[in-house]
Amino acid sequence: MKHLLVIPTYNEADNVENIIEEVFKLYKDISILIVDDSSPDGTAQIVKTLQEKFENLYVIVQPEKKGLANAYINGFKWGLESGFDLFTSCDADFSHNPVYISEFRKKIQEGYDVVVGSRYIKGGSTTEKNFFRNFISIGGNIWADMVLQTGIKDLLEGFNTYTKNALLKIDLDKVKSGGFIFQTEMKYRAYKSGLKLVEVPICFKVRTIGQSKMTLSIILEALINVLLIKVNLK
Ligand SMILES: Nc1nc2c(ncn2[C@@H]2O[C@H](COP(=O)(O)OP(=O)(O)O)[C@@H](O)[C@H]2O)c(=O)[nH]1
Ligand SMILES: [Mg+2]
Repeated sequence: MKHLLVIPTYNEADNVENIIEEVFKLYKDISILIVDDSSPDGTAQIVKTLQEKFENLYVIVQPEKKGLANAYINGFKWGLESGFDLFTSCDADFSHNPVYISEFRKKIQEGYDVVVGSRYIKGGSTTEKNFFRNFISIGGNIWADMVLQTGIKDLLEGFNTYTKNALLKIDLDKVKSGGFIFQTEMKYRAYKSGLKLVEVPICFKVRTIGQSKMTLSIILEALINVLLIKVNLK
């Protein structure tokens, strides 16, 4: 299987080299695509320099900041056109430990189409200590599950794996959500397409380096957008 790890970046100059090194240390047979929205801190330039060292490292530099969903969609489309048949989405900030990728692959080998990294099933956890953030995350998931009824306990999490067939069935051109709720729409579309989804427990590590791009308005907008996903896909 040709496996592509898609990592969107915005101002991740202090993380990007370490995550790339770590992934290639763990997996010799994986490719990485960085989708950078012209980060002012020079993230893309660091990746370009690393391309001299790693032949399976690719980068797309987009002219402007268009958000997480746009970066993932363009990254996945590039991967489909380039002949990859397995795709994993992952943050640059080490919140998503690349060690779990081998667990995701095992589930694909067992016949699942989509593997969801999950903080909220047995064995999963988060190092988040902030009460408000946990409240939003747990509450948001309960809300999304209530509205969308997929049975998936972590609809908001962004560490996921999709087969090529899953991405084709989801139909990336139809995905409307921006920001991190994109992850929820992807899972809901997969579920509605009759694909086989499974959750794998992960320990989510709150970033220690760099700034989160999450704001209260993004979170509130996302909770409303869960309803739109449901209505649009009726
Ligand atoms: N290309 C691109 N990447 C982004 C954008 N916003 C966030 N990211 C990246 O997406 C990942 C998740 O964002 P992050 O700030 O860590 O969100 P959090 O983990 O929810 O706090 C990180 O790798 C970010 O660098 C964006 O507008 N464009
Ligand atoms: Mg993060």
